[in-house]
Amino acid sequence: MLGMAKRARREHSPTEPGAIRTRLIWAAVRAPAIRRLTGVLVLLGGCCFATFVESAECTVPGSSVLNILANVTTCGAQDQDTARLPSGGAAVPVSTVNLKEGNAPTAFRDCPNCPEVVSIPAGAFSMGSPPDEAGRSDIEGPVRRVTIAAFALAKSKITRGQFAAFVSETNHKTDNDCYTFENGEWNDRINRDWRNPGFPQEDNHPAVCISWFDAKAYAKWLSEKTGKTYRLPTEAEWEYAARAGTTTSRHWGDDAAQACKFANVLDATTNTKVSGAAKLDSHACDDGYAYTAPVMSFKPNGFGLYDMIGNAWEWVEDCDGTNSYGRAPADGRPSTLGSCHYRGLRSASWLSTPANARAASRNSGVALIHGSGVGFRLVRTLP
Ligand SMILES: [Ca+2]
Repeated sequence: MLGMAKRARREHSPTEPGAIRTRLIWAAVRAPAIRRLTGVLVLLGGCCFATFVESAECTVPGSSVLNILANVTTCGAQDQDTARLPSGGAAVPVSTVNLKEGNAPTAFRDCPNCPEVVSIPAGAFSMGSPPDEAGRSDIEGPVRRVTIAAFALAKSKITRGQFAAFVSETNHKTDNDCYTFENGEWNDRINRDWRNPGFPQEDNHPAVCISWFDAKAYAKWLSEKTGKTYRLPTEAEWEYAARAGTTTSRHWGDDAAQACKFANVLDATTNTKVSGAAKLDSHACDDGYAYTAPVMSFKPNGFGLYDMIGNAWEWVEDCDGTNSYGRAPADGRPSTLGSCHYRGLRSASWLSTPANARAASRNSGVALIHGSGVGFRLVRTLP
């Protein structure tokens, strides 16, 4: 992990690294037995174990969980004819996403209550952010060309109601604790979970307090139920879908103050209604929601995808999303560089600052940890 990235995270952390390690151990202690053993060993030794990891390359666990705690703080549609090169830095190829007539994304679902998905055309794009992008972190570079095969992606994050149906049908057990931002502090609190993340939710809000393992279990269940393959997106697939052919810092452009038309983020409402939020860097607009909003409350991007920025972070398949892109796959596969105890998070949440609420913003967290700003959406593979 890059030293600069670590420094950036600490600057954004609401707590000190020592406290985080204590919380990591608590999280490990609360985990199911096999994960508990593995997690504690990794915490102590900083090495890889097969039950958790898929990679031979590992690093000592860093401060990635800080980003879940901060939730916040590290970490539009145009076709290829109008896409522009990033300003500054080395010139990179523009997107070759073809949004012309006849290749427009289409939406479908595999069962009446299944998540609606949107077909995403194959293409290539420039992943990451240029050096002069406001709010960026060095881990978002170097900008590189990535090719993506066609896939379908859920139109919205998986909702609380959809997750409840999964739990009801499978009796899936989630942990009875979640990192929540209450009274101005992030803490791992008991009696907090997806049913009660510390603020009111309806069934059409995104499910939060969801671990990476919970998300994987949901995908497995939905795959078995439909006979189709559902899985978490890779980090590259996620950014390709979020950009929808654009190269600006957000799909609507570069202006963070326009966020409230397109995203539920840390805004004037959150700032005034959530205790402690006033000390964070708010967007200069009002989206009307203090915590999570119903999914699809704001304008979609050019692929017809909603909330690609904001409302709740989304787990991706990739191991520790804090590594430089230098050695990461360029064909849409997930990265297995770094610790696979940590998994990537993309999007941003209801408590995300302008720096985090960007298409290139990267985040990560311990896979077994739950956060009140963390949910997921799924890929449905195409034949
Ligand atoms: Ca908001």
